[in-house]
Amino acid sequence: MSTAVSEVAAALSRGTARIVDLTHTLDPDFPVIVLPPEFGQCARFRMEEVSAYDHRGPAWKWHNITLNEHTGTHFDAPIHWVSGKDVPNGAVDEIDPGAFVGPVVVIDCSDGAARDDDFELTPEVIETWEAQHGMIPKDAWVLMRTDWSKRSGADYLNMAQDGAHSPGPTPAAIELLLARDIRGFGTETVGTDAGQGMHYTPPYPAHYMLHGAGKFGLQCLCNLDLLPPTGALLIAPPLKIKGGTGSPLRVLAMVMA
Ligand code: 23J
Ligand code: MN
Repeated sequence: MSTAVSEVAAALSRGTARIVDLTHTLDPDFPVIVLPPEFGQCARFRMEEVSAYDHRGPAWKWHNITLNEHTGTHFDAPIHWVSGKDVPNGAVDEIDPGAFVGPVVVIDCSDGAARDDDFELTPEVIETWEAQHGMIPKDAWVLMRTDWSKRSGADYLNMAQDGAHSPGPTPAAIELLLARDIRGFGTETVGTDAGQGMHYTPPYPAHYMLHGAGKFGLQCLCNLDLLPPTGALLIAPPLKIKGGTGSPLRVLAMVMA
């Protein structure tokens, strides 16, 4: 019997649809967010060998791993932010799994971000995108392409005396995305907010406004340049951590080949 779901499986096997991996490799060298020194800090990914087909386990190899919920390519749940602390089912283990598979649109800000490390996603940028591609559909993931994922080492956080400099959305842009009733917002940078996002009102507007409205975040994405502006499907299920505020995850997009 041909159903919508078996059509998807057939398209993947025929090669008329394919999967793009939007995930960075979990690696101890991958940068994590650095907050002002008075705050608690994010742990990097660490990996410790337990055995490797040796006296500690002759037929098996495995590792103990340590990480922060917000290490590497990761998902932000509503309870990550104080504004979302009372959102019903706001922890990663409580979110309806239907939220983890859904449509995605990509707003290409790569030219702007190449010219200006502090490039802002504004309502004007979104409205220009909508004039070309149509209104952002309700319940869609909105990803901000900056090509920031092609940076590495110190250039990725891009720290200066006054903190990090990386692109992100303005409060008015997030307000417009909330008016579109999006599912969540994702970026290639270390946070959904700009490096200088603490200077907006409210500070860290993406975190504050999205999570307060029960929406989700994705950070440290890559390969956004391989996605169409509209029409792809995002698959982004976080780990089921009890009371978790977020989690590293594999983020996949299904696109037409
Ligand atoms: C904690 C405090 C500030 C920020 C963040 C975390 C993140 O970006 C994050 O990973 O959610 S801005
Ligand atoms: Mn996060």
